[in-house]
Amino acid sequence: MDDKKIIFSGTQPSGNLTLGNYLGAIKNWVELQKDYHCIYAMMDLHTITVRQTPADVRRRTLEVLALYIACGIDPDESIMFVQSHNPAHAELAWVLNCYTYMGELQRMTQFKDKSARHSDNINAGLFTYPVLMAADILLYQADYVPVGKDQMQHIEICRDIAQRFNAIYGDVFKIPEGLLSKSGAKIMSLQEPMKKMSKSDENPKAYISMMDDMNTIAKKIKSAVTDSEGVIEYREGDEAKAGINNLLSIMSAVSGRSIEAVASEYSGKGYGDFKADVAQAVVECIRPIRAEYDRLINDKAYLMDICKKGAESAGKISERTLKKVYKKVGFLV
Ligand code: ATP
Ligand code: LTN
Repeated sequence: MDDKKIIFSGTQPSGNLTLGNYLGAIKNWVELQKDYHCIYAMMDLHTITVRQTPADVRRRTLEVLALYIACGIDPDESIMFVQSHNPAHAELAWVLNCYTYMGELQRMTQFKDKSARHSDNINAGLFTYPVLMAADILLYQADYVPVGKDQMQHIEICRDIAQRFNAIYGDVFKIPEGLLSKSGAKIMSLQEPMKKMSKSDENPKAYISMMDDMNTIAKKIKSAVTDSEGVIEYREGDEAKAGINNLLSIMSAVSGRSIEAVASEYSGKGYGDFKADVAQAVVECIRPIRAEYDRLINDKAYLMDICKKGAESAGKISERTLKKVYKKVGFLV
């Protein structure tokens, strides 16, 4: 291997990917391909921490892959695979479970949020979700993990687990760093702009799905919640301005201009005009991705072939780490 650094990231096939997933994560992944060895996975083991319909998980796993490629991830350049196709993830996760404390898992915001939302199914997998995520990353000795802001706490615990393990057994794991995209790291709900845009929101008006048709996208942006002040200005942390802040962030991320530049262009203009322009810009950003996606999703054999090759390549890399871990903890290898 050359001295290029390693990137690892993934998304769960738990729903249709949103504009938040694209701007906060995948768009950044595409750019990183130039300078790094990139590995991007479909995290189906994580997905079942919340009850799912099996046929949906199966279908969405390929949809996520098709969308990765449509967004610009090149299968000849980056490794893409399905998490459950490489058993090393579950195997390392078990070992790491024995090096993770209940107390640190109890502090995880995502666990608290998800157990409040699914109070009828607070399962052990939901609790140890961050340990599996740590295994995903550490198996590949990843240097960087590009994620949205909501995942930074999970990267922190991954680093803690790795450092704890290394302190006992020597340098087994590379200590990874989280990587936030410059813009769009936290896209908020269009209906409750203090909450992050989430593909599992029960109100479909709250998110833009990458699968929405162009009219629906425009309508959703035009009906985004704002405020009655009528001033287009970015005010970080001001709750009343959360809706406008979010639309400014979205416009900045899709147009590649700074938030300040966008805000000054629209200062003094009305919300109606601004929303119409944001809608147009988002539609133009998603349209070519959708066209490519529609073509790819019909070629199941091609997608399955990428999964197969990806799992083989991923398995070869992770095998080394898992063997080393097994040896260190005393398993007979
Ligand atoms: P769910 O809402 O079902 O928990 P999710 O969309 O948060 O799912 P993933 O699909 O696993 O979870 O997330 C994939 C990537 O997208 C992660 O890097 C995550 O940080 C990022 N991401 C998710 N939502 C947003 C958002 N609203 N803004 C920016 N980045 C986001
Ligand atoms: N929890 C992540 C998805 C995920 C992930 C990972 C991201 C699972 N394992 C490893 C980066 C690296 C989320 O975005 N919800």
